Amino acid sequence: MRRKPQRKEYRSLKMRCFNGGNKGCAMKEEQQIKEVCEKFNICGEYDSCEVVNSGHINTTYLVKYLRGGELKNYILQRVNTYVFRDPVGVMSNISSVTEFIRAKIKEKQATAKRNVLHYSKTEEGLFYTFMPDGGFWRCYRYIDDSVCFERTDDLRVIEESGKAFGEFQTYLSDYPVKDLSIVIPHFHNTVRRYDAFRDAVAADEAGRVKELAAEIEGYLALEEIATKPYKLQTEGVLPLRVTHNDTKISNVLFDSKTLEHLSVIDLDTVMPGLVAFDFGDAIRIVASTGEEDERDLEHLSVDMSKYEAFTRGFVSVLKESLTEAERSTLALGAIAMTVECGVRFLTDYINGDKYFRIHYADQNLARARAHLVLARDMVKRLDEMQAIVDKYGK
Ligand code: GN1
Ligand code: MG
Repeated sequence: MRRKPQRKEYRSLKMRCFNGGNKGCAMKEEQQIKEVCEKFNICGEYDSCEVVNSGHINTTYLVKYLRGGELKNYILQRVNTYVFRDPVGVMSNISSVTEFIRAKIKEKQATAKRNVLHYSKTEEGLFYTFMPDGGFWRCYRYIDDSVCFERTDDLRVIEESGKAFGEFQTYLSDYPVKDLSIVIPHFHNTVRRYDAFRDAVAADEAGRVKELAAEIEGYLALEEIATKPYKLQTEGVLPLRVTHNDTKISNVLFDSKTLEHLSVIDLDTVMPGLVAFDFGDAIRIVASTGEEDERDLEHLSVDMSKYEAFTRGFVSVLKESLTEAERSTLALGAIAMTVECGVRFLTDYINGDKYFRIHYADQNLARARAHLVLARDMVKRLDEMQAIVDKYGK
């Protein structure tokens, strides 16, 4: 008799982002990449470029230059100006935040080279360039001998990613908040995300609502619990800090040999936010047993070992600075971020896929369905999840 398929094994131990599985650039694309590189005065001889598939918003390329007999990597990004309406504001945040962190790191070690991003300047001294077609581009040096992962089963790496985001907040704990541009207003305003969702359902722009009764109902049933952290902030119970706001594990670079965390990347959405949101947004990816758009929903749940590994890293770094209210709502933050992200995916699907990049037709729907299953599992496990936070945070 044939064996019944067992629970799906993890597909790969580590899924790499920048350094594996990328596609080469098309010729026309490559020509443009070279022109952008010239604007940023990259020294050496152009070697090659690859399209990096990670990320749903910007378009990212890994570019290699030959210098002194060695290949040097750069990351070039075309910023999505439909999403980031004020890209100059984005770059002004990023340059001052990276400078701020660099100074902090240099207080304790000789060089910050591998621990914070270094953006390149143009001849005019700007951290960006507009190309003739209106494209907005930026460039940073890829940190040598580093790797990053879309997902991993390595608990040590997961714990390291928790430390990376915990440290990031610590570095920015005294950053002058008023200097930050609010690049996407109401970004993690879960209440408004639900309003936009209801508006999308009512407008039914792409004619897709009729097939989505179960998903719509499912998300509406989670509204009360998911909007709690945001409401606690508006009531003054939870403080605003400078947060990263996009804490997927793919936004951390690790040393390729030791796998220790090096630097947090993707600083586009650094804005005032809740610590529970940075915690929760990481958990929805790092502690899930499946992909962000997992279709095997029957086996999708929170992997508690992974959850514990991330929590140990994150909470051990932030422990001293967390208020009682913050600590006691971290696990709730995981529900809030999983639901909010799912609501955004479903809203985008209903609107006809205008915001998140998709790689196949109903990917936003698959993402929304997976997040619904994951969020429901988190609701069941809320006490267990919070107990783990308390174990490391009290
Ligand atoms: C987007 O592009 P990326 O992957 O960095 C989105 C995040 C979502 C995430 C879902 C500016 O981030 O808010 O959580 O996709 N970024 C923006 O994976 O909307
Ligand atoms: Mg991002």
